[in-house]
Parts: sequence; C-alpha cells; structure tokens
Amino acid sequence: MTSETHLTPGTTGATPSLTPGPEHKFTFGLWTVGWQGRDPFGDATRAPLDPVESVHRLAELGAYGVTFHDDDLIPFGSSDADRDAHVKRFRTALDSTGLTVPMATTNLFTHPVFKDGAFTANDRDVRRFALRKTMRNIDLAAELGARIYVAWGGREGAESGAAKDVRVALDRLKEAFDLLGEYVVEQGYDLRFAVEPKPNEPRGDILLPTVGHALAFINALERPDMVGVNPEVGHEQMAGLNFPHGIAQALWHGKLFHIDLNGQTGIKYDQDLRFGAGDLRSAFWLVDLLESAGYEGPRHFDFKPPRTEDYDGVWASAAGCMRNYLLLKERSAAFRADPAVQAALRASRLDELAVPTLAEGETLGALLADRGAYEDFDAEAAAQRGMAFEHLDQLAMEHLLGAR
Ligand code: 3MF
Ligand code: MG
Ligand code: MG
Repeated sequence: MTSETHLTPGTTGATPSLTPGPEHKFTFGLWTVGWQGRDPFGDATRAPLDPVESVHRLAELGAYGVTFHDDDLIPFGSSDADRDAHVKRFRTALDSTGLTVPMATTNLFTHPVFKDGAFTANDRDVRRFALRKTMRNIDLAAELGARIYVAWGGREGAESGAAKDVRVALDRLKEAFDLLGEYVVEQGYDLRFAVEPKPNEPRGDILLPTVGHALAFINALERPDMVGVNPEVGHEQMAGLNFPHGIAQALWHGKLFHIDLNGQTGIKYDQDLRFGAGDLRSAFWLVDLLESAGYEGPRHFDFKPPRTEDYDGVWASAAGCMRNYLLLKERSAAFRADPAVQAALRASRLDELAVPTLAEGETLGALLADRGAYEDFDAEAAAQRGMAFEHLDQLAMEHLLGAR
C-alpha cells in the first residue's frame, strides 16, 4: 500500500482509535471499489478490478471483511469449472489476508432476464430461476462463513400502475422468502436474511421502499425471526426520511441485522458517496446511535467511488469511509463525555423520557383517578417550559466541528 492512499493524518490523526483495524468490523462490497463508473449517460472510466486485488488492498487499508453478489465473483453464465476456479482464488486471498465474508447477496438486477424483477417478476419461469440462483449462492455464502444474506429487490417494482398488482406481487415475495428460509433451515446453515429497502432506482417504484415497509412485511413471513433489515443511508434519504430514526426503530424491533453505510445529499438519484460525505450531521447521529446502542454487526460500506477517480482515488475513497466513521465515533464519544452535554441532556429532560409514564404498579384506574394528571393539571404552565434543545444541539454541533 502506498502512503498516498491514506488521507493525511491531522493533529488528532495519530491516535490509535483512528487507525482502522479488524476490531472495527469495516466491510466493503466487491462491487463498491470494483465499480467501473458506468452510469446511464457514460461508459466505464476504470478498468475491471480483480476481486483478489480488492481483497488484498482492503486488507492493507484495515478492513475486516468483504461481501459480494454471486456475479461479482463468478461472472454470470460461467461454467462449473470456471466457477470453482474463481472461488478457489478468492478463498486463497481470504486465507492469506485474514479477511472475512460476513455477508453475501444475489445479483437479481443486472442481467436483462430480470428486467421485470426476480421474485416478483410477472413471468413465473423467471421467478423460479431467481430462486435457484439465490439458493446456489446461499450455498457459497454458507461455505465462506457468511452469517447474513442480504436481499435487495432492485427490480421488484414497476414504472406504471397496471403493470404490477402489488398485493399479488407481495404474495410472491413472501413465497420467495418463505422458501429461502425453508432452504436454509433444511441445509442447517447458520444464516439469517436482511431485506434492503430502497424507494426507487432502477425501477420507477420499488416494493418495500423504506425500513418501515420492510419491517411490516417481515412480520407476515413464516419465519420472521430469521429475517431483519439492511438499511442503506442513501436509500432512506432518497425518500426524505431521517436515517438515524429508521435505524433506531430497526434496533428497537431487534431487526438491525446489517447496515449499508454511504453518503447522500437529499432527495435525488442514488449518489452512493463515501460515508461521511453527504449529510454529515445525520452521519454523526448515526454513528452516535450505533456506538451507544452497542450494534455489533459489520459496518458495511456500500458506496461508489465517483467515476472521476482513477484507482488511487478509489482507495482514497475507501480509506475515507473508514476514517470518517472513526472520526465521527471519536466526536460522538467526546460529545457524550462532556459534562456540559450531560447537564444539557438533563435540562432537556432526556432522563425524564426514560421514566415510564405510569409509576411502577400504578394502574390505569389510578391514572383515571389522578386529578393532578388532568382536572388540576396546569397545561398553560407546562406549555411555558422551554425544552432547551437549541443549546443541546449547538453543543453537538461544536463537537462535530471539533470546537470542543
Ligand atoms: C443498490 C444497492 C445494492 C445492494 C446490494 C445488496 C448494488 O442501491 O444498494 O448494491 O446493497 O445489491 O447488498
Ligand atoms: Mg444503494
Ligand atoms: Mg446497498
């Protein structure tokens, strides 16, 4: 690794906590650093990247693991012999670097056969092919030690109203997850699924567009315990939603099985910027949440180094994802440790939010009988109390900007 691939450390850059290492559980999709820069308006700007080289480079940068779609590793349509050769080279690279494969997924969106979706394609033979393609890669995922299998329904959707009967398509989507769950149980794999929501792109509208839709859908499955979510920063922000709030709810349901970190600036096309670029304040609150909630899964980057970059730029972008996470983790820790912040949190009555609304053992009847709660409650006086949120938020801003 050349030193230029690291961002220049600043004065705080020398602290060990800012050096990425396996303990931070940073993982990258092969398709991220391997993105050649092909977009709807332009051709590739970078040569293909050998997955083996990605493994070595990411290990040198301090990553913990890599993830892949079947087709990232084994080109679509490869013979069995070629497939084995690709897997063998990849395995050798993993063994020599110590990189892990905590997650794998299926490409059900690139080949034209999936133009109308995979598990919810109107064509039944396409649905059966998609299931078999997925089960084949689940075998490889389990073989490589993955514990999470992500399902992003990239082309499960439509551009026009009558083209997709959404209720029926959801029946087919449930059928697919139930079958995949049955397969995993039957094979005895230690693998859980994580649904990745996205509102649009490449379809005009995609099924399970947000974390909330996905959480509700999971409850309708045969094996809901085996299925959680894999929310992506930019996907929720494309829908104008507050990403840390969505993550907090996924955590609350015990459903944050995996996460896709990247950057996005508002409601527009899927930008896939490196983590920390885009909405920086949201990124700060996200890291603050993941770290304080004790999330133990991989910090998985699903970004696209812009097509302006050569490979030096690609590795700088990957290093930037990890460094920004660690910088934000440091900023969040400083924020939480600051006595002024702790006082501000009390002034904003966060401790009171943690107190149940009824006292221990208090009944509904007691609440109804409590004149102080209603008849004698002075709503005007309570309405006068300031919440002191601006002071609290300014303290957060000062920590984020390194001013405290
Ligand atoms: C698209 C995505 C996908 C998914 C991946 C499953 C190509 O916007 O985010 O990346 O993350 O298919 O992990
Ligand atoms: Mg994405
Ligand atoms: Mg993603």
